[in-house]
Amino acid sequence: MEKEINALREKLRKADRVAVLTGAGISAESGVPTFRGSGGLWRNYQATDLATPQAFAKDPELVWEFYNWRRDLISKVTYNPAHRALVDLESLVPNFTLITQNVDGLHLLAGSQNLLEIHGNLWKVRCTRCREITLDRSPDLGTSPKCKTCGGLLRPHVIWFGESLDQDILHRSIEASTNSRVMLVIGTSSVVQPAASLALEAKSRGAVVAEINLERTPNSSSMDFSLIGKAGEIVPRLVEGWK
Ligand code: BV8
Ligand code: ZN
Repeated sequence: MEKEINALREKLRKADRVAVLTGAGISAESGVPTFRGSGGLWRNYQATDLATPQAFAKDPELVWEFYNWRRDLISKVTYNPAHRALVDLESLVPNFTLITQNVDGLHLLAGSQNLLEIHGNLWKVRCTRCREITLDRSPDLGTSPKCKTCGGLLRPHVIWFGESLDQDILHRSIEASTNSRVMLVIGTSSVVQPAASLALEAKSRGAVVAEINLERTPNSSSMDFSLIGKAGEIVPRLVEGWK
């Protein structure tokens, strides 16, 4: 592992453009449950069953209980050394873009600047009637929060399964990935589309692609580096000793 980390660090030091994609695994060491590991359970529901427009249409109160549970949990945790190391990396690389699938807001809290939250942000709510988006950091919004402007029912401003991503954010994510010299993929099972394809697109355009994950994924065999381990341990070692 040491040899691979040193080799990857050298690639990063020489790269003028770097893209990073993160998933739930980078927040696991902060105490945020991942989607598909054991932590992805809430009252015997799979998170993926609740993060859908169908679930919200059928039982908005249940979906709001799920999101309030996550808001409350995430309000009590903070960023970890892996989030922090990506802030350092951003200051060391001339052109850096961080693309995250996570909605927990921990990259923002850690200080990341050039950040694309491709699946939205848990702390933002959107009115289902007038579409107004507001940032609200209160942990518990109740199970039927209403819009202050028009009284419509609010929903989490996140992209649910079956919903299209914001086209501008997706386009910028593809640009950053395909223009990168090196792309890191950290803490994602690489099954959710279209996020999981970004690294493969980067590779097809000549980027060096490296995966840092606790387990192998469907993309592992396409990676130039596949570092198996904890993000909180590996990512800081990539930026240590640069100066
Ligand atoms: C769309 C917001 C167009 C909500 C989320 C093509 C093929 C197959 C299916 C599809 C396809 N195109 C579209 C689909 C459907 C679907 C999809 O991809 N389904 C999957 C399940 C097959 N995609 C969509 O619906 C997307 N929309 O494409 O629009 C369209 C429109 C209509 C019809 C069709 C297409 C929208 C996807 C966005 C869904 N919203 N989140 C919320 O969070 O509340 S996705 C959700 O999963 C989270 O954002 C999460 O980040 C994301 C991905 O999961 P991971 O981040 O990878 O987390 P996971 O738990 O899976 O893995 C964690 C990894 O970390 C593990 O590997 C673990 O080993 C590792 N790990 C754990 N601890 C550590 C660690 N690694 C390092 N260190 C540690 N300490
Ligand atoms: Zn409204």
